[in-house]
Amino acid sequence: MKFQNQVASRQIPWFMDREESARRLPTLNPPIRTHAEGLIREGYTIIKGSIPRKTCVGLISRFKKLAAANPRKFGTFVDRDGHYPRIVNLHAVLPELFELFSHNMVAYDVQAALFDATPSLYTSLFYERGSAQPIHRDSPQFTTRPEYFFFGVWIALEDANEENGALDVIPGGHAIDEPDREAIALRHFPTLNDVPGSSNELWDSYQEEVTRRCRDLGLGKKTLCVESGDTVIWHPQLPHGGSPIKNIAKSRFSFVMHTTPVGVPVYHMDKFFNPTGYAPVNQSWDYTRADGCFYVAQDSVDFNHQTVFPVAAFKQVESASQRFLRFFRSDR
Ligand SMILES: O=C(O)CCC(=O)C(=O)O
Repeated sequence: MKFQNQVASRQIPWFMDREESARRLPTLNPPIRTHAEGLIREGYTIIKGSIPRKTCVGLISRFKKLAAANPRKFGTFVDRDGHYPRIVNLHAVLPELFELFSHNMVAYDVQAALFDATPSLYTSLFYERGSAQPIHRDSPQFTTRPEYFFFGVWIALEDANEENGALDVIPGGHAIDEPDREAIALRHFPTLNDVPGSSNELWDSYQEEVTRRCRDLGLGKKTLCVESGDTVIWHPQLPHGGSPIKNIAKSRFSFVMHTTPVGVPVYHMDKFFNPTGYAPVNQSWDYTRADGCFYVAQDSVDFNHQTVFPVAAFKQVESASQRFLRFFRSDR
């Protein structure tokens, strides 16, 4: 199913406008308001115990079964320390992961209130271990129209700490002005029309500029040690990354969802670094509905942004409820 872009007429989300925020925040219900205020002030919010620990344990076990059922796909990617790299859009072959969006009620309501529109799951990243990735903003990779209509919604499936690698954030870094993106692009490419969808040089230059500005303003890193079942939502402009890992042998299962209002198109660096260039606002993805919520119908799963497999190529593993239903139906 397709949607009209529900936020097509806006310039930016209301939570990035000081006056609109002052007007709207008091109208929100107390728990949602607290998280919205935190996200506007600090650039992130933590929703404690938003998913039962038991569900997290069950999802890890389902993941291991799926990996065991598809050894030739998963096995090739195990690193020296015995872990898989990040897996993009695993929810397309492990649909139970979508419950982290659709059953995550406070997180869902916070997104709905801040978007002032129906949230949807666009893409996901599944991590078996901490990413230890440098501080960055996600916005060059998730360039929506209108801009900044997305969130990173991160769920710890195991306790995350300095041992196994937690999430690092720069509180307040989301409020630093956007650098001159065109100027950065023109240092690397002859014209803005030559900017590709993805460029490591551009990515690095932009992120270096953001971290330099944070440093100049005295904004420092904070490590968020959280428990299994906690959800972190970060602002589209929050500088964040993975903390160093003290014990590389330890796992740190987690799931990140990139969410947007339904119908919002997502572009990449060619549009991010050319913010006034042409980028249609009404170019809807195909969505699927589950549990009364929506996700973009992704048709492939990608290991470490290197190897892509079509969804149809995965051998599925039946869940306990599916097994029960099959048994019940065959009994009639
Ligand atoms: O989970 C982590 O370690 C960091 C995640 C992150 O930075 C991202 O997904 O953009």
